[in-house]
Amino acid sequence: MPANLPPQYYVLEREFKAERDTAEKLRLAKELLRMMPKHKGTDKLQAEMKAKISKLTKLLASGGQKGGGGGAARTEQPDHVEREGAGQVIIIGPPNSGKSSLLDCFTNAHPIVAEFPYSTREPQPGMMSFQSIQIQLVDTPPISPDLFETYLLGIIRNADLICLVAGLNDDDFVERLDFLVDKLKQRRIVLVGKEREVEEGGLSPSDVGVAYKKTIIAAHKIDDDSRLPRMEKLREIYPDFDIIRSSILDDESLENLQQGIYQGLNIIRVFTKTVGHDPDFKDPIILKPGASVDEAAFALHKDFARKLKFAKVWGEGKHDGQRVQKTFILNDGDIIEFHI
Ligand SMILES: Nc1nc2c(ncn2[C@@H]2O[C@H](COP(=O)(O)OP(=O)(O)OP(=O)(O)O)[C@@H](O)[C@H]2O)c(=O)[nH]1
Ligand SMILES: [Mg+2]
Repeated sequence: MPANLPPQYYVLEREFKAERDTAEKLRLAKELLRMMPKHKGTDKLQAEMKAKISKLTKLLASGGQKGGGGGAARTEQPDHVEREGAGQVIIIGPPNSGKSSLLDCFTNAHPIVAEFPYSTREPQPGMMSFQSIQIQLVDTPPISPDLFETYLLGIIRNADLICLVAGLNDDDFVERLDFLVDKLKQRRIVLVGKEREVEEGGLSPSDVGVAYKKTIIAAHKIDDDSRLPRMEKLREIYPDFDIIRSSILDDESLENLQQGIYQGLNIIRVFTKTVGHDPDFKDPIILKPGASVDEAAFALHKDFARKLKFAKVWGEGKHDGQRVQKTFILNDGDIIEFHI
C-alpha cells in the first residue's frame, strides 16, 4: 500500500535530515510522526520514526551531543523554561540591545548587564509584578550572525508573548532586526504583531509546523528625543507591530513597556470574593478575553464549575452584585462571587 505522504512532509523531512541540534531534531521528528497518515502503508515508516524519536530523546537526556558528530557536547539543553505566573514573555534581540537591562529593571533577577555584547550566555527568568499579577520574563542570549542558540527555538515556540528589543543606539539596528526575524522565519517561527486567527477550514498546507508568535517591539535606548526618527523608521518597517519607546533612564517609558507587555499577553484578571467578605485583590483568576463565569469557575477547579449554580458580579457596566448565569461574559477587573 502506498504511504501517500503529504507534500509538506517531504519539505519537513529535508529539514529534519539537515538539522544538527538534538532538541530541534527531536521536535521535527515528532512533527513528522504527527503528519504521517496512520494506515498500513505507513506502518514501517511510523515504526522507524518512533525509533528515531526514542534515540533522540535518549541522546538529549544524556547531554544532547549535537548531531552530525561535529558539534561540541552540551551538558545541558536549556530548551524549556518552566512557566510561572500569568504569562511567559521571552525577551529576544540582537547583541547589546538592552535585553538583560530590562529584566534587571522589571524583576528581582540579577542578570549580567555589560557594555560589551554576548554577555548573556543562557536563558534567565524573572518575575515582574504588574497590577496584582506576576508575569514571567525570560532574558535570552542574543541572536546574530555570530551566535544562534537553536534551543531558543523551543523556548520561543512555547512563549505566550515575545518582546523583541531593538537597541536604537546601534546604527545597524535595521539589519540586525532583519537578520533575527529572517533567521526565525527560516526555522518556521514567524513573529507577528497581532494574534493570528486560523481561518475557517483550518490551516493551509504551508502553515504546517509554523508557529506565529505574537510580538511587541521595545524601541529601546531612546534616552532623548534625538532617536525618535529611528523609532519612526522602525514603525515604517514593522507597521503591524506594537512598538513602545523605552529607556532604562526613563521610568515613565518603562511603565509604558510594562503596560504594553500586559496588553500583549491579551489576558483578563477576575478577582474573587466569598459571601460576606471583601474581594481578594492579590490573586486574580487569569482568563482569555471573552471568558465566561463557567470558565472562571473551571479555572479554580473543575468540580467547582460542575457544582456552580450562579454567580454575582461587580464591575464596570454592571449593577453591584448583579446575579448572572454561567454563560455570562466577564471583563478585566470584574469581581465575582460564586454560589454553589
Ligand atoms: N543609554 C542607554 N544604555 C542602555 C539602556 N539599556 C541598556 N543600556 C546599556 O547597554 C549595554 C548593554 O546592555 P545589556 O542589558 O547587557 O544588553 P543585552 O541585550 O542583554 O546584551 P547581550 O546579552 O550581550 O546580548 C549596557 O552597557 C547597558 O547599561 C538604555 O535604555 N539607555
Ligand atoms: Mg544580556
